[in-house]
Amino acid sequence: MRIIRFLDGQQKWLAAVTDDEKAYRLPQADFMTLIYQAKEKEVTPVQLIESALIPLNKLTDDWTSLHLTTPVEAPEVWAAGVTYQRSREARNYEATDGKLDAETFYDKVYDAERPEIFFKSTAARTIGPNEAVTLRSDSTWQIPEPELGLVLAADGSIVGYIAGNDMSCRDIEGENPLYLPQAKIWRNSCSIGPAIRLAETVKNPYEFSIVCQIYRDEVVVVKSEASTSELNRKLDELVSFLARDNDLYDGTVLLTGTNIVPPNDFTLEPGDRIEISISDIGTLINPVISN
Ligand code: DO4
Ligand code: MG
Repeated sequence: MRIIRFLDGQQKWLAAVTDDEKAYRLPQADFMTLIYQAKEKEVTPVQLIESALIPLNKLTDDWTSLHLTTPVEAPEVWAAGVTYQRSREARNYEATDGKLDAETFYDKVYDAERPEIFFKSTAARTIGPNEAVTLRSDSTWQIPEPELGLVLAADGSIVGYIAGNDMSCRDIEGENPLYLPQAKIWRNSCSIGPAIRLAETVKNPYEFSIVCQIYRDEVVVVKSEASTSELNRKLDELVSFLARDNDLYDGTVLLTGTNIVPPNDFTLEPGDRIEISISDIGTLINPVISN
Protein backbone atom coordinates (compact mmCIF):
# COMPACT_ATOMS: atom_id res chain seq x y z
CA MET A 1 0.00 0.00 0.00
CA ARG A 2 1.30 3.40 -0.98
CA ILE A 3 0.18 6.94 -0.30
CA ILE A 4 0.17 9.71 -2.88
CA ARG A 5 -1.07 13.29 -2.91
CA PHE A 6 -2.48 15.08 -5.90
CA LEU A 7 -3.91 18.43 -6.91
CA ASP A 8 -7.47 18.70 -8.14
CA GLY A 9 -8.06 22.35 -8.97
CA GLN A 10 -6.67 24.21 -5.96
CA GLN A 11 -7.25 21.37 -3.54
CA LYS A 12 -4.68 18.77 -2.50
CA TRP A 13 -6.00 15.25 -1.86
CA LEU A 14 -4.45 12.24 -0.24
CA ALA A 15 -4.96 8.88 -1.94
CA ALA A 16 -4.02 5.26 -1.37
CA VAL A 17 -2.57 3.12 -4.14
CA THR A 18 -3.24 -0.58 -3.65
CA ASP A 19 -0.90 -3.34 -4.81
CA ASP A 20 -2.98 -3.78 -7.95
CA GLU A 21 -2.24 -0.12 -8.82
CA LYS A 22 -5.76 1.15 -8.07
CA ALA A 23 -5.96 4.57 -6.45
CA TYR A 24 -8.60 5.66 -3.94
CA ARG A 25 -9.14 9.12 -2.55
CA LEU A 26 -8.68 9.25 1.24
CA PRO A 27 -10.51 11.49 3.71
CA GLN A 28 -7.38 12.46 5.68
CA ALA A 29 -5.94 15.89 5.02
CA ASP A 30 -2.34 14.72 4.98
CA PHE A 31 -0.02 11.77 5.48
CA MET A 32 0.76 12.26 9.16
CA THR A 33 -2.94 12.67 10.01
CA LEU A 34 -3.44 9.21 8.52
CA ILE A 35 -0.64 7.81 10.68
CA TYR A 36 -2.00 9.39 13.88
CA GLN A 37 -5.64 8.47 13.19
CA ALA A 38 -4.56 4.85 12.83
CA LYS A 39 -2.64 5.06 16.11
CA GLU A 40 -5.60 6.59 17.91
CA LYS A 41 -7.90 3.82 16.67
CA GLU A 42 -5.27 1.20 17.55
CA VAL A 43 -5.13 -0.15 14.01
CA THR A 44 -2.38 -0.02 11.44
CA PRO A 45 -2.51 2.59 8.65
CA VAL A 46 -3.28 -0.19 6.15
CA GLN A 47 -6.16 -1.46 8.28
CA LEU A 48 -7.52 2.07 8.61
CA ILE A 49 -7.34 2.62 4.86
CA GLU A 50 -8.86 -0.74 4.02
CA SER A 51 -11.79 -0.09 6.32
CA ALA A 52 -12.52 3.12 4.44
CA LEU A 53 -11.91 2.17 0.80
CA ILE A 54 -15.18 2.46 -1.04
CA PRO A 55 -15.58 2.08 -4.80
CA LEU A 56 -17.03 5.58 -4.95
CA ASN A 57 -13.64 6.96 -4.01
CA LYS A 58 -11.82 5.17 -6.83
CA LEU A 59 -9.76 7.50 -8.96
CA THR A 60 -8.52 7.21 -12.54
CA ASP A 61 -7.04 3.86 -13.62
CA ASP A 62 -3.61 5.41 -14.13
CA TRP A 63 -2.69 7.15 -10.87
CA THR A 64 0.56 8.42 -12.39
CA SER A 65 -1.51 10.66 -14.68
CA LEU A 66 -2.85 12.61 -11.67
CA HIS A 67 -1.29 15.99 -10.88
CA LEU A 68 0.98 14.50 -8.22
CA THR A 69 2.62 16.62 -5.52
CA THR A 70 5.06 15.64 -2.79
CA PRO A 71 3.17 12.92 -0.86
CA VAL A 72 4.17 14.50 2.43
CA GLU A 73 4.87 18.08 3.45
CA ALA A 74 8.32 17.27 4.86
CA PRO A 75 9.21 20.15 7.22
CA GLU A 76 12.86 19.17 6.89
CA VAL A 77 14.81 16.89 4.62
CA TRP A 78 18.11 15.57 5.95
CA ALA A 79 20.56 13.38 4.09
CA ALA A 80 23.19 10.84 5.00
CA GLY A 81 26.37 10.63 2.95
CA VAL A 82 29.06 8.12 2.05
CA THR A 83 26.86 5.26 3.18
CA TYR A 84 27.79 3.16 0.14
CA GLN A 85 31.20 2.21 -1.24
CA ARG A 86 30.22 3.75 -4.60
CA SER A 87 29.71 7.15 -3.01
CA ARG A 88 33.01 6.89 -1.14
CA GLU A 89 34.86 6.23 -4.40
CA ALA A 90 33.11 9.08 -6.24
CA ARG A 91 33.81 11.56 -3.42
CA ASN A 92 37.46 10.54 -3.34
CA TYR A 93 37.68 11.04 -7.11
CA GLU A 94 36.22 14.55 -7.07
CA ALA A 95 38.25 15.64 -4.02
CA THR A 96 41.59 14.52 -5.50
CA ASP A 97 41.08 15.06 -9.25
CA GLY A 98 41.27 11.30 -9.54
CA LYS A 99 44.80 11.24 -8.04
CA LEU A 100 43.99 9.58 -4.77
CA ASP A 101 47.08 8.51 -2.85
CA ALA A 102 46.13 8.75 0.81
CA GLU A 103 43.23 8.05 3.11
CA THR A 104 40.68 10.85 2.95
CA PHE A 105 38.01 12.04 5.37
CA TYR A 106 35.52 10.22 3.08
CA ASP A 107 37.31 6.94 3.85
CA LYS A 108 37.28 7.84 7.53
CA VAL A 109 33.58 8.67 7.65
CA TYR A 110 32.69 5.49 5.77
CA ASP A 111 34.17 3.43 8.61
CA ALA A 112 33.53 5.77 11.55
CA GLU A 113 30.89 5.12 14.15
CA ARG A 114 29.27 8.51 13.45
CA PRO A 115 27.77 8.76 9.96
CA GLU A 116 27.75 11.87 7.80
CA ILE A 117 24.35 13.54 8.10
CA PHE A 118 23.64 16.95 6.64
CA PHE A 119 20.72 19.29 6.26
CA LYS A 120 19.31 19.17 2.75
CA SER A 121 16.01 20.99 2.40
CA THR A 122 12.89 22.55 3.87
CA ALA A 123 9.25 22.02 2.80
CA ALA A 124 9.25 25.22 0.75
CA ARG A 125 12.40 24.14 -1.09
CA THR A 126 11.39 20.54 -1.77
CA ILE A 127 9.74 19.68 -5.06
CA GLY A 128 7.63 16.74 -6.11
CA PRO A 129 7.05 14.56 -9.17
CA ASN A 130 7.29 16.20 -12.58
CA GLU A 131 8.48 19.54 -11.20
CA ALA A 132 11.78 20.77 -12.58
CA VAL A 133 15.00 20.45 -10.65
CA THR A 134 17.31 23.33 -11.46
CA LEU A 135 21.02 23.46 -12.19
CA ARG A 136 23.30 25.78 -10.26
CA SER A 137 24.63 28.53 -12.47
CA ASP A 138 28.14 28.37 -10.91
CA SER A 139 28.79 24.66 -11.32
CA THR A 140 29.84 22.64 -14.35
CA TRP A 141 29.62 19.17 -12.80
CA GLN A 142 26.15 18.33 -11.54
CA ILE A 143 24.44 15.01 -10.97
CA PRO A 144 21.31 13.57 -9.42
CA GLU A 145 21.75 11.34 -6.39
CA PRO A 146 18.96 8.74 -6.34
CA GLU A 147 18.32 7.76 -2.75
CA LEU A 148 15.92 5.82 -0.58
CA GLY A 149 14.22 8.24 1.81
CA LEU A 150 12.79 7.42 5.24
CA VAL A 151 9.63 9.23 6.29
CA LEU A 152 9.85 9.79 10.04
CA ALA A 153 7.42 10.61 12.81
CA ALA A 154 8.51 13.02 15.54
CA ASP A 155 9.41 10.09 17.80
CA GLY A 156 11.90 8.84 15.20
CA SER A 157 9.84 5.89 14.01
CA ILE A 158 10.05 5.08 10.32
CA VAL A 159 6.49 5.34 9.00
CA GLY A 160 7.23 5.09 5.29
CA TYR A 161 9.73 4.89 2.45
CA ILE A 162 10.01 7.33 -0.43
CA ALA A 163 12.31 8.00 -3.38
CA GLY A 164 14.46 11.12 -3.30
CA ASN A 165 16.95 13.03 -5.40
CA ASP A 166 19.82 14.73 -3.54
CA MET A 167 21.02 16.92 -6.44
CA SER A 168 24.73 17.59 -6.07
CA CYS A 169 27.54 19.71 -7.52
CA ARG A 170 30.62 17.51 -7.65
CA ASP A 171 32.98 20.36 -8.53
CA ILE A 172 31.92 22.60 -5.63
CA GLU A 173 32.13 19.78 -3.07
CA GLY A 174 35.39 18.53 -4.59
CA GLU A 175 37.00 21.98 -4.36
CA ASN A 176 36.51 22.12 -0.61
CA PRO A 177 34.33 20.00 1.71
CA LEU A 178 33.40 23.15 3.63
CA TYR A 179 31.40 24.12 0.55
CA LEU A 180 29.07 21.14 1.12
CA PRO A 181 25.94 23.23 1.87
CA GLN A 182 26.43 25.11 -1.42
CA ALA A 183 27.09 21.87 -3.28
CA LYS A 184 23.83 20.47 -1.93
CA ILE A 185 21.33 23.26 -1.33
CA TRP A 186 20.00 25.67 -3.93
CA ARG A 187 16.66 26.39 -5.60
CA ASN A 188 14.84 23.12 -6.45
CA SER A 189 17.76 20.87 -5.59
CA CYS A 190 15.72 18.33 -3.65
CA SER A 191 12.92 16.23 -4.97
CA ILE A 192 10.83 13.49 -3.30
CA GLY A 193 8.02 11.21 -4.44
CA PRO A 194 6.01 9.94 -6.20
CA ALA A 195 4.56 7.81 -3.37
CA ILE A 196 5.22 6.73 0.20
CA ARG A 197 5.32 2.99 0.75
CA LEU A 198 3.84 2.42 4.21
CA ALA A 199 6.49 0.94 6.49
CA GLU A 200 4.28 -1.92 7.64
CA THR A 201 4.14 -3.21 4.04
CA VAL A 202 7.92 -3.44 3.66
CA LYS A 203 9.36 -6.79 4.71
CA ASN A 204 12.99 -5.89 4.24
CA PRO A 205 14.13 -2.33 3.47
CA TYR A 206 17.58 -3.68 2.55
CA GLU A 207 16.07 -5.23 -0.56
CA PHE A 208 14.95 -2.16 -2.50
CA SER A 209 16.33 -1.91 -6.00
CA ILE A 210 17.04 1.58 -7.29
CA VAL A 211 17.31 2.40 -10.99
CA CYS A 212 18.29 5.79 -12.35
CA GLN A 213 17.82 6.75 -15.98
CA ILE A 214 18.74 10.12 -17.44
CA TYR A 215 17.21 11.04 -20.78
CA ARG A 216 18.66 13.56 -23.21
CA ASP A 217 16.58 14.24 -26.33
CA GLU A 218 14.56 11.14 -25.39
CA VAL A 219 17.69 8.96 -25.49
CA VAL A 220 18.90 7.27 -22.30
CA VAL A 221 22.39 8.68 -21.65
CA VAL A 222 22.84 7.23 -18.17
CA LYS A 223 21.33 4.04 -16.79
CA SER A 224 22.46 2.62 -13.52
CA GLU A 225 21.06 0.16 -11.04
CA ALA A 226 21.82 -0.47 -7.38
CA SER A 227 20.38 -2.05 -4.28
CA THR A 228 19.93 -0.98 -0.68
CA SER A 229 21.47 -4.33 0.26
CA GLU A 230 24.86 -2.63 -0.18
CA LEU A 231 24.15 0.01 2.45
CA ASN A 232 27.06 0.19 4.89
CA ARG A 233 24.81 1.39 7.72
CA LYS A 234 21.62 0.29 9.38
CA LEU A 235 18.63 2.57 8.82
CA ASP A 236 17.89 2.76 12.56
CA GLU A 237 21.49 3.79 13.16
CA LEU A 238 21.10 6.73 10.73
CA VAL A 239 17.84 7.78 12.38
CA SER A 240 19.32 7.55 15.86
CA PHE A 241 22.22 9.84 14.91
CA LEU A 242 19.79 12.32 13.31
CA ALA A 243 17.63 12.30 16.45
CA ARG A 244 20.55 12.59 18.87
CA ASP A 245 20.07 15.81 20.88
CA ASN A 246 17.88 17.02 18.04
CA ASP A 247 14.15 17.60 17.61
CA LEU A 248 12.47 15.71 14.81
CA TYR A 249 9.24 16.93 13.27
CA ASP A 250 6.44 14.78 11.92
CA GLY A 251 7.01 13.98 8.26
CA THR A 252 10.75 14.64 8.28
CA VAL A 253 12.50 12.83 5.44
CA LEU A 254 15.96 11.33 5.85
CA LEU A 255 17.66 10.46 2.56
CA THR A 256 19.96 7.51 3.11
CA GLY A 257 22.79 8.20 0.66
CA THR A 258 23.49 7.33 -2.93
CA ASN A 259 24.68 4.08 -4.39
CA ILE A 260 24.49 5.44 -7.94
CA VAL A 261 26.91 7.96 -9.40
CA PRO A 262 26.94 8.66 -13.15
CA PRO A 263 30.30 8.31 -14.97
CA ASN A 264 32.86 10.95 -14.03
CA ASP A 265 32.62 12.69 -17.43
CA PHE A 266 28.87 13.19 -17.09
CA THR A 267 27.11 16.40 -16.08
CA LEU A 268 23.41 17.22 -16.24
CA GLU A 269 22.20 19.66 -18.90
CA PRO A 270 19.01 21.72 -19.17
CA GLY A 271 16.42 19.66 -21.04
CA ASP A 272 17.51 16.35 -19.46
CA ARG A 273 14.94 14.24 -17.65
CA ILE A 274 15.80 12.23 -14.52
CA GLU A 275 13.84 9.11 -13.69
CA ILE A 276 14.51 7.42 -10.34
CA SER A 277 12.65 4.16 -9.80
CA ILE A 278 12.60 2.34 -6.48
CA SER A 279 10.98 -1.08 -6.36
CA ASP A 280 7.55 -1.07 -4.71
CA ILE A 281 7.61 2.72 -4.40
CA GLY A 282 7.46 4.11 -7.94
CA THR A 283 9.28 6.34 -10.37
CA LEU A 284 10.20 9.89 -9.45
CA ILE A 285 10.43 11.91 -12.66
CA ASN A 286 11.90 15.41 -12.83
CA PRO A 287 12.90 17.45 -15.85
CA VAL A 288 16.06 19.56 -15.54
CA ILE A 289 16.18 23.30 -16.23
CA SER A 290 18.78 26.01 -15.74
CA ASN A 291 18.50 28.47 -12.88
O1 DO4 B 1 29.91 13.70 1.35
C1 DO4 B 1 29.12 14.28 0.72
C2 DO4 B 1 27.78 13.88 0.36
C3 DO4 B 1 27.60 12.43 0.07
C4 DO4 B 1 26.22 12.11 -0.35
O2 DO4 B 1 25.35 12.93 -0.51
C5 DO4 B 1 25.89 10.69 -0.60
O3 DO4 B 1 26.72 9.80 -0.40
O4 DO4 B 1 24.76 10.43 -1.00
MG1 MG C 1 23.49 12.11 -1.38
